[in-house]
Amino acid sequence: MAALRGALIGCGFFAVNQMHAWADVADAEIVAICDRDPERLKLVGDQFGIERRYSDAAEMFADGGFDFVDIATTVQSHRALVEMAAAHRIPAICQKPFAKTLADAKAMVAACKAAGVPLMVHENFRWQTPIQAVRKALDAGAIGEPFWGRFSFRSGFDVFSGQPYLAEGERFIIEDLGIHTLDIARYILGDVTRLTARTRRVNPKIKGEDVATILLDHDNGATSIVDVSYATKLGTEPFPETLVELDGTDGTIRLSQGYRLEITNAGGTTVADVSPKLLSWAARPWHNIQESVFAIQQHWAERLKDGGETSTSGADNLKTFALVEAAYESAASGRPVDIKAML
Ligand code: NAD
Ligand code: 89Y
Repeated sequence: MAALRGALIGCGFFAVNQMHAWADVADAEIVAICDRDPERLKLVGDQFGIERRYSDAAEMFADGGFDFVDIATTVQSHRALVEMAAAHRIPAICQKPFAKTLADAKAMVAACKAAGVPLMVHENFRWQTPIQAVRKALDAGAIGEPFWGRFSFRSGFDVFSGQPYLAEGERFIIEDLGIHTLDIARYILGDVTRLTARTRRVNPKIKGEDVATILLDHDNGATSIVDVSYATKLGTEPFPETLVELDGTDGTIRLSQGYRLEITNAGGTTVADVSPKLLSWAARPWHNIQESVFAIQQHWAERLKDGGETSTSGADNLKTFALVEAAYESAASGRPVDIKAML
């Protein structure tokens, strides 16, 4: 079968990972790229040998000749570009955070639905090898019914040198990183009914919050904590590992630093190394994220071909994005937020 032809918009810091991953995805290739910054356009175009280059996404859509678009810009342009894709009936992948507001995100999902085109949010953290290993253990019934969880990302890694915009926004860690952790909590323990959050800013050089502690009530009665921090200086820096603790009716799961998965149940305790692969183009410590970029893009190509729904479709991601908005709302008001009322 002929390869799917893709176009990528936004040739910045993270898009380089997406371009490498597209080169590895079976039966897909990037045939056109777009960036309004000529330097980024040239850099990425030359590195990956892409001849069709555009500074204006509207011109690229007008020329066509591709089966899907991968939107790798920052959030400000997501709604306009997704709606442009829908208007041209082009299936779209959109980077996280999906939108600036839940209202925008809902409009984007509605536009793609009305146009009859698939929309996937590039919510890659659930595709990380260690998170997939936790999901598989639960599916195998290793600990019975989980009733409590903790999803923790605590780091002192300098993310601002590669992504300077992260220091400038009114919102930081929940919108940028906690969004992934909240998605993992949903992926592992299911949808959420109610959320309570507290935030604080520790680093005086940034505008937004860099610490958040979030309590979730899940549909199935489980309770979990999502705690994220970029103000945590540890002896061994864990970036970018999400640590997971789960207590179930028949046992426990602990995903701890160093990609160590410990499962305890009536059969005893087993320990496994669930480290991600170091892909040929990847570099530590980012390799965990980089491998998940490949995994989510391969998944997109497969679903686009078989017509199936993606794991992190736009519609699915509304339920993660609502948690982000609710966390800011709860932190501001000090009160719990009803999630179902937002959707
Ligand atoms: P960046 O600023 O380095 O790159 C964005 C690029 O998009 C820039 O080159 C800019 O010129 C271009 N651009 C913006 N609007 C445009 C438009 N309308 N038309 C054409 N080009 C446009 O940003 P980044 O650090 O690469 O982040 C991009 C997105 O990726 C963000 O939303 C970020 O949150 C996300 N991200 C995701 C992960 C992940 O693991 N999923 C990791 C890092 C960043
Ligand atoms: O932007 C963020 C993301 O999505 O993963 C890690 C990151 O690059 C910095 O927090």
